[in-house]
Amino acid sequence: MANSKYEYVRLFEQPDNLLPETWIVVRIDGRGFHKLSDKYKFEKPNDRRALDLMNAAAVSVMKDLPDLIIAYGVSDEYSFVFHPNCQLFERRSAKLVTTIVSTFTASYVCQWPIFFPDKPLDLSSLPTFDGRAVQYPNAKILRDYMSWRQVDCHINNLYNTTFWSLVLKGGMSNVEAEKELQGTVSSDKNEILFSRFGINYNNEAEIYKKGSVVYRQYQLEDQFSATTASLTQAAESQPSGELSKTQQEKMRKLRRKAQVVVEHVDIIKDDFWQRRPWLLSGKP
Ligand code: DGT
Ligand code: MG
Ligand code: MG
Ligand code: MG
Ligand code: MG
Repeated sequence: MANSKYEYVRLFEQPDNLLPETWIVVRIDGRGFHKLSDKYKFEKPNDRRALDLMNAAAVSVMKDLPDLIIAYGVSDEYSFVFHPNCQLFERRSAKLVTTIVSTFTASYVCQWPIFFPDKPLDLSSLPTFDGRAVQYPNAKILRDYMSWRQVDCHINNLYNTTFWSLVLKGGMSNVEAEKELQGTVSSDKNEILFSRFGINYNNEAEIYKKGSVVYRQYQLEDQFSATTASLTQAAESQPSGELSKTQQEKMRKLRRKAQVVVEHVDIIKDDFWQRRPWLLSGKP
């Protein structure tokens, strides 16, 4: 095709490829969900249906993008993790972020009526999400990132559970409850919950205390199949960027076949990662 005189405008497009061999986390977050959760009367402090809908949308994203290794969600946010060996969209940041945000949002909106059949979406208050990509140079820092989100989940949930108990069960105003909790540490909040409301925080639902982890579960036979073994070898013998297109496609196929699971478990301790070695190795 002959170049038109307008072709030069291409020069204004800047590359935004992320660094090679780094972990990429795309974190999305609900826009104005404080207002949205009021508008659709989400239960306080946790609305199980809203969280299940977030998880359903995250599963859609994981299924749509086999390059994703794991995702972690809490409240109105989700972090999606690509392995250092990921070559999707030549690791272009905008492509990765916008694909995840739009796939997540489309799935969230489309599945809304399944989770909230009694609350039709209002065109003037549609759920939307923003997103960003951050790179982490090694597995330790990636795990610290995941731990940071899960600790945040715990701290916020303990606070919110205590706050809303004081308001909804204890008859305090929001301002009074906030004052009551000022300067308290975890053990104080546990004590308030137990002594005033008979709530043992340890018995609260795991989904609220730990958030949600979404990843691919492999059957053992599958995990150690000949294909996987040869891929593993190929991946070890060369930098990930040099995995052939065929090898990358095989990897995707294996990942597509795997079952995507949602669990509410500790991802801070080593145990979770040691039992699922394919997550950090990125093979398959
Ligand atoms: P942003 O992210 O800057 O656009 O603003 P927001 O309003 O989305 O704030 P953010 O993301 O810091 O906090 C999430 C809000 O979503 C927070 O106000 C509580 C609300 N939210 C999330 N999950 C639930 C839930 O299960 N129940 C209720 N009642 N509210 C929730
Ligand atoms: Mg935000
Ligand atoms: Mg938000
Ligand atoms: Mg948020
Ligand atoms: Mg196009």
